[in-house]
Amino acid sequence: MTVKAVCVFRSNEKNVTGTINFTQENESAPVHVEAHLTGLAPGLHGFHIHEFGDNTNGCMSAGGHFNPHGMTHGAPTAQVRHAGDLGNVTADASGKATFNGNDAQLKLIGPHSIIGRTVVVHEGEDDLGLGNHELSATTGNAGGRLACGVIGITK
Ligand SMILES: [Cu+2]
Ligand SMILES: [Zn+2]
Repeated sequence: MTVKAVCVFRSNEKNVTGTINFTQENESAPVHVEAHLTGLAPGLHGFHIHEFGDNTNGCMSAGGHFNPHGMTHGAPTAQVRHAGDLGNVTADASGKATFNGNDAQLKLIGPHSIIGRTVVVHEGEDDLGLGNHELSATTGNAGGRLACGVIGITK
């Protein structure tokens, strides 16, 4: 049975807004991700699922990248990555970014479901674990957390 989830970025001081829809048709299928974001600076922005659906202290209380398999940070296409590593979204000159694709490591079904966790978009580019910065292996050195929202079940 198909499971669907949605994440809405709540209003924040940076005025970044957006909606991300997730769909998984069955337990072994990839998750389809479709995101529409606005209010970003033009360019690349790190885009991840973080571990906790706790926004008590804004995006900071969402914890680190969702990483149920104890991996190091990487590109969404890499074998070694956090499950939550979705790479970057690219904002155009008007600050709009869209992301539309399938991800083989995300789950909406089973013990590693991302439902109830947080999507975060960052100020800077995720270096996909390939930079020389000390944060490359944990966060991709993507900088501050611009906006976030909790992933919830939808119909
Ligand atoms: Cu992140
Ligand atoms: Zn990561």
